[in-house]
Amino acid sequence: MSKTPATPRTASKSTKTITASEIAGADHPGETPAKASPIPSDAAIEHSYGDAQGSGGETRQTADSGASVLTTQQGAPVSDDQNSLKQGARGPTLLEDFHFREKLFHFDHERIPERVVHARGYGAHGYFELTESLADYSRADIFQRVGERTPAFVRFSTVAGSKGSFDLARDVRGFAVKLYTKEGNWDLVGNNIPVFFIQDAMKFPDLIHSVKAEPDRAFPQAQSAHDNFWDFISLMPESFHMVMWTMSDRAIPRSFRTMEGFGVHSFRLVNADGKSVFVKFHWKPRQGLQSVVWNEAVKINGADPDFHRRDLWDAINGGDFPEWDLGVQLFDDDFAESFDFDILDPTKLIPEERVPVRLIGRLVLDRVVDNFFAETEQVAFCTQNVPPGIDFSNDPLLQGRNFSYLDTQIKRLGGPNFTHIPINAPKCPMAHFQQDGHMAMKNPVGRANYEPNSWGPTIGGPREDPARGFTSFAEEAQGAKQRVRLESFADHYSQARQFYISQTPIEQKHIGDALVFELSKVERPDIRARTVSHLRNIDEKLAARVADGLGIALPDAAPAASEPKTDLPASDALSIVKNGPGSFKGRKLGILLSDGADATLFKALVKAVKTEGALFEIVAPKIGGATLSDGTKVAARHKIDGGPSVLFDAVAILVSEEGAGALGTDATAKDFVTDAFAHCKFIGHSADAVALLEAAGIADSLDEACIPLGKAAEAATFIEACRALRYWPREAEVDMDATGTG
Ligand code: HDE
Repeated sequence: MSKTPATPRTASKSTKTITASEIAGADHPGETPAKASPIPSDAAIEHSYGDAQGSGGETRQTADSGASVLTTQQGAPVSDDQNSLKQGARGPTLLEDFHFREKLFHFDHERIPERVVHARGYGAHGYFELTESLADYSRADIFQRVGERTPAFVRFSTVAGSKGSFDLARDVRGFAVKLYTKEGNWDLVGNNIPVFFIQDAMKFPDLIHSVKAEPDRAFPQAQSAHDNFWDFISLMPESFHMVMWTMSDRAIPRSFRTMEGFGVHSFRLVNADGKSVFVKFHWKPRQGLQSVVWNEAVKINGADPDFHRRDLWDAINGGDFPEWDLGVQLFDDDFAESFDFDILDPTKLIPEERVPVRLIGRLVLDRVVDNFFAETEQVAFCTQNVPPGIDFSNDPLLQGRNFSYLDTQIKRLGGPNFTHIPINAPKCPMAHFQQDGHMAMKNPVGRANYEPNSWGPTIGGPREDPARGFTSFAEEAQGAKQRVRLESFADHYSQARQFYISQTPIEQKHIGDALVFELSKVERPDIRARTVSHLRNIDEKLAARVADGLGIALPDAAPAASEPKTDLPASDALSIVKNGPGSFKGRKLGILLSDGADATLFKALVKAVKTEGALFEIVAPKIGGATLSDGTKVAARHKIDGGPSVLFDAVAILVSEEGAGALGTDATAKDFVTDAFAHCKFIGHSADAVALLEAAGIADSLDEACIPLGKAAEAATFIEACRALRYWPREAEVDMDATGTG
């Protein structure tokens, strides 16, 4: 047999072979490919391949060039990362190419299953600081010492869409908080809506199946506007309180930073004497509440599907750390009896006017993740993670969740050792006899792996501690096993109505519009009509408006298991508009600039924005920017077609006469103006902007929220006006559906 010649690394007559360094050079023009030393010295090893929690793994660095040497996962230095190993230059790839095989094998396994719900999410680190002791009510260590900080990780999410869906879906937002307390992790896995669709965990798979993409066609994605969802909902009257919330602007928040969070269920606090009170948890954003409007949400999804992610990332990296107060509503068992609904029913809230929300701490998010996968994707929240002093109620939804979360993590993260992943690991000491399993990272040493044992205190391992250990509240329980829905869970409409009447007229209009929009996407007329039949038990005017909007006759009211109460008082806490920030801080102004724009005005505006603690971004016809009247060149953040006004809370149009004329012929520039106007935003405009306003068709409709910026001094007045965030009276003028509002 003749010997096969060595693989050529230079051009032969028939085949030109390109070397690794030639390719690397082509990829990085101007850079000289690093002269990598294949075997780094110990001194050259630098710890920089982190575990995304601050502690390091390692990356090998060459002493001479400073560039790190590429290695396999096993640490073998790699000489050529461009070409797989072949038998002959044109020959088959060889199985022995372990670097190539490892690289592909690892890539093939990069994905873990996305969450079955709440797949799309975004997380950040921060801390919780206690501002008022709860020691009288709870022995939980986190509630004892005012001023003490507890590390926290928060993951916000949408529910229905897959991991790659868009941020501004009309949907509930998850608000899951992991608090690394000194007595173990406390996971408060909440939502931005204080009630839930269903009363019993048994129905959760049905609910989620109904809202997710329909199984035969795999669409629509990330939305409830389709037959299956409304079919299910209209057959589940208990869902209607939450439906009022999801049809409100709560389901299209402006930012994670401007959402409330709720623990939803009644939980228990248990003090050192074993006494217990019920508790509802609230997160109240110090940024105030704010949402967008539906037409805007639809457009944001196109312009920036990552709008919420980017917003949180930018705010934290810009040093504007979002904060929430932790509020508690506390009530004892006797008081619980005084409600006309069951406090175990998660479709009900406790109005703040009945039980005030007591603020006891603050949550600050001050650090973005180092690695999205390691932290946001791998974080595993479990409702059953509670420290001593916090306990569950018998809410049947919560009880079901306590099973579900642990179960789902095993599937998603691949085994029972997901607490070994840094983001999930408690930051307090752990000691137990659990061992082995897939990917075990924290392995006990020593001989004793069982208890009781007689190996003595040093090697015998940990022991239970009846005094410090978690003790369940000694709640009495008795009764026959049965599958029942309690009579006290039967009132499905009273609080739905209470929510509706607590809204300002514009918010009520938005609820009506959303129902009409969603039901107009439903193909079966009987489902539309059945939904409206429930609305009649909530508010007759709302039902009439929705029926009218759908162009259908008003159906009979749905039979109600319990007579809806019409005398529950309105609650201001339920409105977004009534709980706005009263400030433009942390909000973003879009400044449309053209060449020749008034430099003094621009500078005054920038100053006013900064004084307010707000942000601004420049939009211009060219990304290179605009040259102001004094010759200053200002770089743009967006070219006009990439920076539509939906990305901003308010806009200022600072253009020269010539610029206005040119932009007046540009479709996207006109959209910039008409959208800002239609979405009821505050619009500041230079005198020369008139041609653009005319071209956009709004010059004759300018109202008091369209503020002329003639003199530099008016910039500050404009920013003050922006504190109201939206000029709602305009909506009646610009929206066809506004006819008959009220
Ligand atoms: Fe969840 N839910 N859920 N849920 N939920 C999950 O756990 C479940 C419910 C909530 O950012 C899953 O890790 C059942 C209410 C949030 O990682 C799963 C029931 C509330 C998140 C699950 C509910 C929530 C989840 C899917 C009815 C608000 C995202 C992946 C009994 C109080 C957490 C996962 C994150 C995630 C089950 C109802 C909030 C399958 C069975 C009510 C914020 O375990």
